[in-house]
Amino acid sequence: MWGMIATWRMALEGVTKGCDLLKENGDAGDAIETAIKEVEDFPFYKSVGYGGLPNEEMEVELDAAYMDGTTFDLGAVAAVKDFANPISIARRLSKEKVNNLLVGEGAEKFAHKEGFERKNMLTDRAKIHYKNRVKEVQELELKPYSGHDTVGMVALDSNVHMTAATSTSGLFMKKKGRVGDSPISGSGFYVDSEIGGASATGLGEDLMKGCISYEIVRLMGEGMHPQEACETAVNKLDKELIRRRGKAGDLSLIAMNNKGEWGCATNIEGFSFVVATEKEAPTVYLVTRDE
Ligand code: SD4
Repeated sequence: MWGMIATWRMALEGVTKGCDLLKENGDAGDAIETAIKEVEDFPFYKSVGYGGLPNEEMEVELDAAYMDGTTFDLGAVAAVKDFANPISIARRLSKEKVNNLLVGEGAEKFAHKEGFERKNMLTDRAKIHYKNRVKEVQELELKPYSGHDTVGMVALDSNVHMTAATSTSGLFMKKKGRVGDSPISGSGFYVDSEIGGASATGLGEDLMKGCISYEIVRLMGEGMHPQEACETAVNKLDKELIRRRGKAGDLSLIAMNNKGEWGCATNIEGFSFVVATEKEAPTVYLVTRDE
């Protein structure tokens, strides 16, 4: 069995490309990198790669991560600027023995040395969004931050090799240097080929409080179906955040186990995600919070 699951409708074309590899007995690492690059390269997605919305200083700072569920190779970059495909830098870092998570200038130095493509990731469209937001914040006294959609994926190949990966520009108008859950193992993603993998999208500051991707994999390891594991972990963190802090940020999770069974859960009104397996062509689903 092979399969892929990914957050948000924007992942459809990428998942389709990734599945073309998996169908031909391709590797889960290559499939997930191909799929995420497709999303990073598309200029009209406002939250990932090229065209991503900037921080409060009008700079596009990107976070990405890659994990191999068999070897536990793990690589991530955070707050990296001016490189076309942060996912590929993260995957390259996963092959290093140490220095697996690099931020800002250090990540850029590494990427430059390794010959990754440099690119100005701030598009004219993103600049217009930024300027309109600054105006709204000044005139309407709105909070500067607004929602953002990370692409997070889990892939399974026919050799029962699993991978997980994420890529995001983080929160629109975030502070320079702010890092969310997406490049943090256990929070934005986690995968173990002997069990399954999970990935998150939503408010990084809250997702990190539950190490929620790890928690879902742990629950699957105890025998839960991915659907039950996602619902259990999301409901628990949502309730705990409300109990302790009065409210919970957006939490949306996807998961797949090493048999290709999958699940998802969210505490928001409309969360879309994409699934493809040997038995199911790439399909977009929409779910809503449990009442
Ligand atoms: C972050 N989790 O940087 C990301 C943003 C996101 O849907 O996924 N929003 O906090």
